[in-house]
Amino acid sequence: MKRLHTFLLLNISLFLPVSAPLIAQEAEGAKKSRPNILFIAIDDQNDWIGYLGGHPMVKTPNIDRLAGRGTAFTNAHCQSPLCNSSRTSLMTGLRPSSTGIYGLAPWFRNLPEFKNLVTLPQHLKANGYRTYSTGKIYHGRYGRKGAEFDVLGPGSSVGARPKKKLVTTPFGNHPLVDWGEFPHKDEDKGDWKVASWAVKQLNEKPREPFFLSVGFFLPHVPCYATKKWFDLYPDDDSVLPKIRRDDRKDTPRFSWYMHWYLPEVRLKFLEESNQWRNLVRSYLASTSFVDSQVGRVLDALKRNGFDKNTIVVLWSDHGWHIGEKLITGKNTLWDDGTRVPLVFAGPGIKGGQVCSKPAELLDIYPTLSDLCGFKQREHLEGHSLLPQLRDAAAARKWPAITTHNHDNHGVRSEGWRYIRYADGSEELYDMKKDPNEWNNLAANPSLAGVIATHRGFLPTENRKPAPGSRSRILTWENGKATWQGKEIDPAEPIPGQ
Ligand SMILES: [Ca+2]
Ligand SMILES: [Ca+2]
Repeated sequence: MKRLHTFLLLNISLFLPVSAPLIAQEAEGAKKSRPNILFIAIDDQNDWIGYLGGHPMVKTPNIDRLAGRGTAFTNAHCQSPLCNSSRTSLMTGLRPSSTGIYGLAPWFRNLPEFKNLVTLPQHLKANGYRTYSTGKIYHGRYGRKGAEFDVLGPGSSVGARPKKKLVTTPFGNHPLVDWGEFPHKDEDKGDWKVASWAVKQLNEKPREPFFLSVGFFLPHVPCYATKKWFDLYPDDDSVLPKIRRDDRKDTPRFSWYMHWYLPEVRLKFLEESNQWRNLVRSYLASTSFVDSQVGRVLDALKRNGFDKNTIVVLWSDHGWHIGEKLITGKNTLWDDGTRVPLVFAGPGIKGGQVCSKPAELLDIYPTLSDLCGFKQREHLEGHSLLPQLRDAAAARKWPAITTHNHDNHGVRSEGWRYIRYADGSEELYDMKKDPNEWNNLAANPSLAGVIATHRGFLPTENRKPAPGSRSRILTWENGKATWQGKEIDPAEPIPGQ
């Protein structure tokens, strides 16, 4: 806090009549006091993280250590449960409902209105930071050319692959849809290389202040990890998440449109071919491997003496179902699809505290800006978490909102999850009594007030899918749902009912 106060005082002093050399000197002093930022992203990482308790067996000692020395959020949620749209929201500071970016495309720079929008790294650059990026920060290859960052390391990649797929699936057999024991070494993995590049930058003592963004690809499929990471988890059904076979009977038809073939083809395959446990263990093993790579970078930060003056923020872009609510994968508005790790540690942040107030990934941009003492950009739709970073119990009036495709929203407060789909159908869960979201209470008349309160937070602007939205786009218009342009027959019986 002392640094922040010093910086603010110096800024005030710029308005006093002082000589030019003194101003230059003070500006230099202010520059030196700015904290560095280490920005760590994990792809498709749900709440199976030690400090979050999403899986009772998961081992993530390095992330938990970071959580222990900072403020760890237990109720943080993505703004979109899909890579491109989630990352676009975080980096631009705008909701998906304000950009119309709900899918894997477009790249927001291709839309004229966002061509010159100042993203988080550009905001820091404008304030004197040198910006580095490696691995997956924006989706795919987006952001790897142009003016997003000053210095680029290796991009996101799976790294070496097994000679042939480890699991043959009946649904297209996409090369990414694979998992199992990696036959090579940890050092051959893409995420090892990403961490190594980040370590190298730190060892070379970068000019300060720096913004070092490091994006890990796992546990996104293919979930390959070496044997030592599998050995952390028992090879029996005790690893499987708890599910209720009748769970979807009380969810509206619109929720089925997100994964409208139930039994979902992937989960059905996993169970019938005895692969469910293998996928769960592969995901857990991949999470522990990524945790070890986070540890390598954090160790390098400390070894090079940067830990005292570096803010570390760690996040994931969205959750992942592995059987919960009878589906696998992302693209949902339940906690399994939206809840993510979010940890801040470093100067200006109280250590050793856990915050259960709702937080949004959208808040990262204004929070970092606040921690560095910069003027906020006017376009930002998130809210600084600075009050919670000083006192985890500080009141917060906003819930966390997740949007999936046009006009479907989840609103997560401390006690409740409310979902409203584009056709007006609703879900409500009492998250304190029913953390698995098993019992939809939306039809309970005594909870009409709770629903009204949450409904009041729904975004008022709902932009239509942006031009170039080509993948995983669900729309609802004139009483008809369409999936990627093809009408869904509302009379179609729900398979499995
Ligand atoms: Ca992702
Ligand atoms: Ca249910």
